[in-house]
Amino acid sequence: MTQTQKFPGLGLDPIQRFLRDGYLVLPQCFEPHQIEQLRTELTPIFAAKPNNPNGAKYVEDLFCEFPQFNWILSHPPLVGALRSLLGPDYLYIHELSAHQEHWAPWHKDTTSQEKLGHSYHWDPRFLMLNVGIYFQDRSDDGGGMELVPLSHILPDLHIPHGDVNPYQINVVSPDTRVGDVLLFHVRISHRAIPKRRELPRPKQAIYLTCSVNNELARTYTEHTVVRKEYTVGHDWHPELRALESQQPWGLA
Ligand SMILES: O=C(O)CCC(=O)C(=O)O
Repeated sequence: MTQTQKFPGLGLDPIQRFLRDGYLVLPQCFEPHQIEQLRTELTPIFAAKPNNPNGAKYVEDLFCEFPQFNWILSHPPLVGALRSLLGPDYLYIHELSAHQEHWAPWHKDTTSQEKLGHSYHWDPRFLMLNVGIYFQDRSDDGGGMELVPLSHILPDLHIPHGDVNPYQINVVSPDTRVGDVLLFHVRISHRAIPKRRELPRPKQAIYLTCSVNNELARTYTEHTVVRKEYTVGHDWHPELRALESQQPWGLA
């Protein structure tokens, strides 16, 4: 079986939509029962993590300590879509984590680099995206994301505006259901749908950062020194390294 047969890719239309709009939903990339299983496995792991001042819990060592989650990174529909957008040998960046009760304000995922004066994320060869795997349906009370289409090609206006949407462009909030995946360019402006009431179960999600395999991915990875929580003391799990050797993608 060829890699293309093993990892069915996207058609031209979704690829063009991602490049134009800066985001794309992969409907039912995972089976809802797979997400329910992930929730069951992750809930005690979250419970063992300290509370953050904002009430959120983070598992930044998901793919360093817990090999039972490795299958997510080699899930054929996800790998096929990422190969279509980022090339056959794309990279997972060392910034893969699970969040519970996290409600991000307006930002680009490159705003912290921009604040530090970096500009490599505007290099035409730079192409990185975030994979949002939600454990609940989107709702107006919270649970999904709001994005500004096209903002991945517009300057970062979040500095120093803080938690407002500074773009005069309509916001979209994709109607993601359990099992759907939201792919978004790391330069797109976005925020979590604000929490307006308690959800039936804690909001949970997994985020995976991925890149075209080029030196800018390595530049970004070096930048993660400002996000020490992801890398310091956390090496990829040896079983994940073994899996990498059998897969088309790599670990940055
Ligand atoms: O809080 C959320 O669910 C959004 C997370 C987010 O914006 C991010 O990881 O960049």
